[in-house]
Amino acid sequence: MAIDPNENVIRRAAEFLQDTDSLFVMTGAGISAESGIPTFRGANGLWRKYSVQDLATPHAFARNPALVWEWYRWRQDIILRAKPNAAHHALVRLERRMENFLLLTQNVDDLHRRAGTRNVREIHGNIFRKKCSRCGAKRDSKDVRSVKDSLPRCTCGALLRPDVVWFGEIIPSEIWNEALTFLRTAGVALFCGTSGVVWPAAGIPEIAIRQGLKTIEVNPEPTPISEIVHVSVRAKAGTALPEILRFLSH
Ligand code: BV8
Ligand code: ZN
Repeated sequence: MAIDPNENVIRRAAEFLQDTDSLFVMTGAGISAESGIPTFRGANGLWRKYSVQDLATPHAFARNPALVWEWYRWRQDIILRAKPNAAHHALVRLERRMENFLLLTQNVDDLHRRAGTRNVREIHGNIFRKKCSRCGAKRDSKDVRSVKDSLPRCTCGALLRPDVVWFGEIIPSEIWNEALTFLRTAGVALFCGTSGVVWPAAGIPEIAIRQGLKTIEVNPEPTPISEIVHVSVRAKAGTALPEILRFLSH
């Protein structure tokens, strides 16, 4: 029977993972798509007529904090009703097989942690954490049900904002440095569910390739890195990751 083209790449991806004990994983919105969480650039887009670049900015929050909070609370509600999917669970099983494992996620939905991944770093923050727009105080609360119509405020009186990295804001340098340090000694890098358009995260695949890591992409669509990774699995993560794990010896 004709080998499913994907079967070959699944097998190759499994071989890379079999041969290493140090795995770097980077995920994007696509890994949460099968949990029912809309991606930023997918067909169903994200929200009404706005794009993420219109709302995920300090300027948007300064100009219309109520609109930005409405958008984040809409996303929080969807995320709270969502569950980690087979892709998140497959990454938990992969972590357990590795000596060294680091998962860098661009997602703010907390699903990797809810699935049980231990070594996850949120390069763009977490939608359930708030921080003060003035004094920087953090509130790690899921009090999504704070008074719906008023805006959450810090004890210092200033507005609280979602503790996420907006466009034009710098990403947490300690997470960035930890990822680059890990890449220096990792054997394989797996890129899953990201369109690879948002920097500086989008620069990581090339760094991994330059460092000589074996690189794998899992994405149903081609992306800017599809041509440069060693293995490109053109499939949904919820299908491909459990498949890859099936090929790994127990
Ligand atoms: C910074 C948190 C400057 C908030 C987000 C260099 C060149 C060009 C531009 C820039 C540059 N440097 C900086 C910029 C500007 C900007 C940028 O990159 N703009 C882009 C649009 C060109 N970058 C920034 O502003 C960054 N900050 O650099 O500041 C600076 C520098 C120094 C000093 C001071 C300032 C900060 C960017 C962070 C923005 N925050 N999110 C929130 O979530 O609300 S971005 C957000 O979109 C995500 O976090 C993610 O990073 C990004 C991309 O989304 P993806 O995760 O990739 O998802 P997407 O929807 O795009 O794609 C989904 C993919 O999944 C698709 O490929 C699809 O095929 C696939 N898929 C679908 N279903 C499945 C699937 N895959 C697998 N299985 C499935 N079932
Ligand atoms: Zn404050």
